[in-house]
Amino acid sequence: MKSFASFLTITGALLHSVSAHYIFSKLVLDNEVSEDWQYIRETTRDKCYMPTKWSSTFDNLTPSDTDFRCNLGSFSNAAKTEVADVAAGDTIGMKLFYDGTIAHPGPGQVYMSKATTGNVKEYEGDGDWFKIWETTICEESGDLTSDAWCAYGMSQFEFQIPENTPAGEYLVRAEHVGLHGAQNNEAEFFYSCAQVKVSGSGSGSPSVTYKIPGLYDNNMTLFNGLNLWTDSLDTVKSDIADTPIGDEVWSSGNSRTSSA
Ligand SMILES: [Cu+2]
Repeated sequence: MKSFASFLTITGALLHSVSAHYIFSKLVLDNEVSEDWQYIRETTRDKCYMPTKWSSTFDNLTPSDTDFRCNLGSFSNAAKTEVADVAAGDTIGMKLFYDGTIAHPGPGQVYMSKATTGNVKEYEGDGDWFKIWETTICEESGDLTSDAWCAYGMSQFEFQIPENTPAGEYLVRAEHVGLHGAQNNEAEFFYSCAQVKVSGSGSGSPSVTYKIPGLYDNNMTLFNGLNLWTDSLDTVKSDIADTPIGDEVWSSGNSRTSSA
């Protein structure tokens, strides 16, 4: 068993080194794809697509840092990033940089946060965040290290701005989490934020809100301890349920989630 375990570890490492990383850089409005970083705040990282992790970090950034909101240094680009007009109820998309596709197994989420100042170009994301979209396991009989996850192979997330979203300016944060290194506290987070102005007459109020950082921590087994090569589907599901990823989305009914 020992050699089998090290084989698995080595395989995981090899898979990691050959797979491309990714980040959301384009907004899709009415099926039109924007320029890179036109509406999405660009990170100042050297390689924009590198993951954020708790150990073996890049740029020392972890999910427990303030810049886990919208990625490293991106607030310094907020003023020059455009604000997209969307209507509550619209379906929009966030698409990956450089025609990338999601090459790691794990869930995808979209969170929103209203600009407390009213002006998203001045908003650091220190207010409340709520989840509007979620995608986890689609193929329960699929391979948990790859295509069991709905997001695996996707090039963009498409999601609805909930119809009851109050008008105003918001950050929209799309995130994918690669869980292939979770057994070593190396879950990988890929995320960025679009700036949007929502119109409409919505008057809803999300029931569950989060702060970032604080959304996730590495006491959560999903990110630190889970092993996709050896854990059962039920274990993966219960580890998901023990994080905000297991929480209901606000205005459900438009997400592709497991039947659990
Ligand atoms: Cu990776």
